[in-house]
Amino acid sequence: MTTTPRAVRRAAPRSRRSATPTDPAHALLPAAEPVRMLDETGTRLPAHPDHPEPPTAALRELYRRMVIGRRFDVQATALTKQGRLAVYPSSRGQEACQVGAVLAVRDTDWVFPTYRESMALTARGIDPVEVLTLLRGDWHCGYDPAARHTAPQCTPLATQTVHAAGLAYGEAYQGRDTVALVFIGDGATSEGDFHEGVNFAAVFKAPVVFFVQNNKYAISVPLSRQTAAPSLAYKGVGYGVPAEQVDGNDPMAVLAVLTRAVAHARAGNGPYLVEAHTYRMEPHTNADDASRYRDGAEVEAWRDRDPVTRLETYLRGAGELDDAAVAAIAAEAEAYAADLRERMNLAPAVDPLSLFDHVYAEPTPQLREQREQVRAELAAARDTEGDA
Ligand SMILES: Cc1ncc(C[n+]2csc(CCOP(=O)(O)OP(=O)(O)O)c2C)c(N)n1
Ligand SMILES: [Mg+2]
Repeated sequence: MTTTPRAVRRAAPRSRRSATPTDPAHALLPAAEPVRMLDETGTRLPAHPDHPEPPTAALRELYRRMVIGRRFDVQATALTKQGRLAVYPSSRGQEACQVGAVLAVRDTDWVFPTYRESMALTARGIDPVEVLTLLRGDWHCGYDPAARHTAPQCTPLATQTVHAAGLAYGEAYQGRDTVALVFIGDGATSEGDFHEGVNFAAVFKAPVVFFVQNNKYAISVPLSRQTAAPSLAYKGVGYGVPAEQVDGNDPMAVLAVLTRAVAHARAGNGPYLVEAHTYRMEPHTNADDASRYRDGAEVEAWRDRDPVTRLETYLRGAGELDDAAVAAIAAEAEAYAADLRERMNLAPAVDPLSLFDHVYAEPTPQLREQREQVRAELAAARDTEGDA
């Protein structure tokens, strides 16, 4: 009996259907290369055939909100060191994604953020103190989700994709043209909820933009251990969802690609998937030590692709920004941080027991038990204070 060596069997010719323009899958595939409009030095690349350049006023506003967003991020990290915040997941390096995405939607659209999107929420105009209420450990959410059309920041990975698909479907069912923009990380695309959310949205043509910020890590797990897909954007075709990749550190490209994705969804064409290639410059949160799983040279290489510098260089070169304008925006960012610092130093007026309200309409036995435990601890603390 002859046996075929494994390597030979693997090399045997087999039929491979490639995507061609006549293949229906072709229209859904992302371009092989991420969309870019500005190179790493801030120089404008040739016009993109599919993505028109955003208006100059929008680019100036994008720059302004990115500068304020970065200052907010630095301030929030400092607040963890002062014990004013329980935890903070920084989005430094991801400013183009955080701000570019929210600028692409209307106030009446819905945003579904994760724990990483504090900067996106402040860029959406939500009071930073209200945004940080969750991370301060004071309440489940500090802003009114219904009034702001913004879901609470989601910590259980990928569950927000299902919420977004359901909300978007409901809005369309009621005849409104609302779009749901859902943020998700590279790691969370491995979760079952991501599959369910994208599949539901595709089958029922729900107007959802799935925005994957591929920042290369899920805490310590690098992308190479997360997926064997050529890019996360390729996950779209399996569900019948068109997708695009974008350079996530190119603010102009992020705004352009997201604007197109949102228009696609709003026009009734169903969902769209965007993968932004970016990088998490800071550790996962202030509680993480990233030096244990990635080397400094990798981080340094991404410093050269800084999104804020890239847009500033472009706008200066285009005559849309000068020293005075840059200084005015920097001063505005400082004032924003000072106001945040001041208000975060005020002791919050919260009743810890209220955390147990509204979790479920009917509290579970476990919740009742935990509530009782906290009540007893608070009473004991009060007694100790009284004795002192
Ligand atoms: C369902 C679930 N599993 C695990 C965790 C623990 N966890 C919190 S953040 C995180 C990494 C997520 O990485 P990614 O989706 O890439 O987002 P990033 O933090 O990089 O923005 C994990 C595993 C969780 N919060 N929820
Ligand atoms: Mg990640």
